[in-house]
Amino acid sequence: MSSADKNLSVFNTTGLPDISNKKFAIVVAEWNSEVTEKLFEGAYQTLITYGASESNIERGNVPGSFELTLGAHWFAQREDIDAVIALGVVIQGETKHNDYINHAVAQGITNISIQNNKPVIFGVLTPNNMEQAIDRAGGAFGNKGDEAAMTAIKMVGLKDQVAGK
Ligand code: DLZ
Repeated sequence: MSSADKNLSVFNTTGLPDISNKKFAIVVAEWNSEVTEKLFEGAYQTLITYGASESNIERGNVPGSFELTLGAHWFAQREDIDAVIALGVVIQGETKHNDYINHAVAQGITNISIQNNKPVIFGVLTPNNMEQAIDRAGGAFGNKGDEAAMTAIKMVGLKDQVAGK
């Protein structure tokens, strides 16, 4: 199976940390909202399924994926937030924006994660067309939002492990 065909909602759940007291922020791009709303639902439900409480999940919207970095940075700066999940969809085949947005956001998310010393998860779909996006937002290949939330959970656990907690 190539990584492009991977079911994004199938993951190893052994040894997951207790996240009942962990706080998460989910930043959602409004571009391609029919898909990003599905990503949000997947991320939110995965956090709940694995132990987060509803009151510990905060959502913020940004206009497009390009704004995910700053939106996520604002949340990541807050001491009470343990991890931030950034969700967006940039259709590669439609515009040259892929060259600018995807690379900028990937680099931006990496930078703010390190600057703020906490997980900031890149949950941006970069498909060639809308059909591929839908397949990965609750369709045939699972949901990138699920995967992003699971990544946040695992990184929160690893941070505590490294800190000896
Ligand atoms: C302008 C633009 C375009 C053409 N395509 C997308 C896209 O496919 N996905 C997305 O999330 N955002 C897109 N945007 C909006 C930019 O991310 C950004 O909001 C604007 O360039 C304003 O900074």
